[in-house]
Amino acid sequence: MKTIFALSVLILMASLDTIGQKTLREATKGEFLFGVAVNMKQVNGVNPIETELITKEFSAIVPENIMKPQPIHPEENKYKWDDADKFVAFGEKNNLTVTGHCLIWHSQIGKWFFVDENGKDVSPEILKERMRQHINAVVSRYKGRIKGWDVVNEAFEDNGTYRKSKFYQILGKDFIKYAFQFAHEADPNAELYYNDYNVETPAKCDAIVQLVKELKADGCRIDAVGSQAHMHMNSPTLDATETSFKKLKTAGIHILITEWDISILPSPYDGANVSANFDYSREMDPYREGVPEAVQQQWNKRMLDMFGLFLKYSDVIDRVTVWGLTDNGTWLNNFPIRGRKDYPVLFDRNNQRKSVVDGMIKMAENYKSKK
Ligand code: 9MR
Repeated sequence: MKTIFALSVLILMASLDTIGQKTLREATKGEFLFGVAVNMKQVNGVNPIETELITKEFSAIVPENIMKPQPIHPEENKYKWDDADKFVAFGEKNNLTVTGHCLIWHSQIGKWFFVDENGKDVSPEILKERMRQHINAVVSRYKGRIKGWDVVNEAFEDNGTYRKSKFYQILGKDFIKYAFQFAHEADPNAELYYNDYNVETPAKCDAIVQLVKELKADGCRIDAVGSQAHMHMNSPTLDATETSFKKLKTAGIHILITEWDISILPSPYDGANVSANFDYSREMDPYREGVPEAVQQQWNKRMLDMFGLFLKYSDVIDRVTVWGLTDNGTWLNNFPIRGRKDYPVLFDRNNQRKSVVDGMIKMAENYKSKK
């Protein structure tokens, strides 16, 4: 009797699953890859519910931190491959498209990269050679298994000038060209991307378009620009976002939405520069006990407006990746103010789909049916 009861419950659950709504992965199929940034706990399956959400709802993954220079190459000639190996294998096992993030970035990189044994800046030749070794080691280890790489991350300031990073100070803007050349040498079939935040800012967008033109003129492979899309409730506007898409599209550039989230909290700062940090106050953390319905509706609308725009430009947007699976794990709980409670992604603190997901699925289905 008990067995029959258990069996019927199982059958009921299975049929509910099949008549239930589509997943985001299914709904976005044919328009763009739909990805999520993952951490090591998720790769290791610490919470099986999270692992199931990643493998069911998404078609692509990117490592939130695992493959950055500091964790993977903490000292000269010393690489730590364990986590990255597991991450890539996790993607393959679950039929998820794997992107690498990121090869050259001024942040999360060991200080050793730029200095000699006396702590003095290395020469341009030495820095170039360290870049070559780093890129070659990482890219060739996963050759043929990674669809594309964020080769250079965040080389511009919002006003369109080059960020005065150590790479820039020592090598000038050519460090970007070298990075693309080294990545292409290591895996000629891998796609290569330039990635940045606030791409919606006109001066920054123009600078990126110019960079892509220069890279192409120099014979470099570059497949797309990654627009991180860390957004707020009021910025960037939908118009500014569309203008940036138009500019990139007109210049013949493909787009990836690489780190999408929309913070629901008030913000003292509009960028994603990880060194920005402001003091905590209760006023800046208004939703500790939950988000009021009216605010939630505004957030839903903003997400849907942006998602609609992504669909509208799906001829040139190849992937949309959300920066984190649940509100629990989002980096925004600690940025740019530590210890707040933000609600910027698609699954809540109990791993439940937010209502906006249904709206996104319907929107994608509707968009596809009208094509
Ligand atoms: O989400 C990442 C967070 O866990 C790290 O502490 C942080 C450290 O630099 O990097 C975050 O990811 C960043 C990404 O790699 C590049 N664009 C901005 C992202 C948010 O800061």
